[in-house]
Amino acid sequence: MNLEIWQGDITTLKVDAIVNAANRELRGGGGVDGAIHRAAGPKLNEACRALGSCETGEAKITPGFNLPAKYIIHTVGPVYSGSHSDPLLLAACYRNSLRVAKENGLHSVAFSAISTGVYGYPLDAASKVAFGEVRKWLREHKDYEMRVIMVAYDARTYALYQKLLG
Ligand code: AR6
Repeated sequence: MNLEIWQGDITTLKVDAIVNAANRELRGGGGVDGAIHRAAGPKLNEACRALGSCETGEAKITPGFNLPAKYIIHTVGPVYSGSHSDPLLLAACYRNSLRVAKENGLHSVAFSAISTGVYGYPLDAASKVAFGEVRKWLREHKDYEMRVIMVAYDARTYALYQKLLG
């Protein structure tokens, strides 16, 4: 299967799209969102303003501007609350990001670990949802060439991803 893991800063990856863990206002912020906005440059903020907002679980695309990646797919993960909707919304982030990537003819997508920072989703549970949904999507779209890279920023996340990759 076309699923890989990688440890490091997602803003350095030369892929068709990197997936940002954004907020609903698409205003930029801390964490990976802040790193992406800094690396992409001020034009990203303008492009996000033009898009308006983004619902939790949805995904929207902008150019990558100064990034090595051609595009940025902005998705909004759930703020972890322990409710049954958390995994459904998180899964929707991965599914909708891949849908947007395919609609734009993209063939390589790198995901940050959505919701696992500021939004407080326990890493273990979030990673299972992430790998499950990505694998399901790849199975359902076997006829489409898509390379998915799950990006772990720290060693703990990477170790977990290694286990999930098997
Ligand atoms: N490259 C890859 N992964 C990173 C990087 C990086 N440069 N920096 C952090 N991470 P978070 P969320 C990892 O908090 O929980 C923002 O303020 C980090 O280790 O960025 O979805 C937004 O504007 C963590 O595992 O996203 C929203 O308001 C993962 O990225 C809010 O935070 C996600 O952590 C979204 O919170």
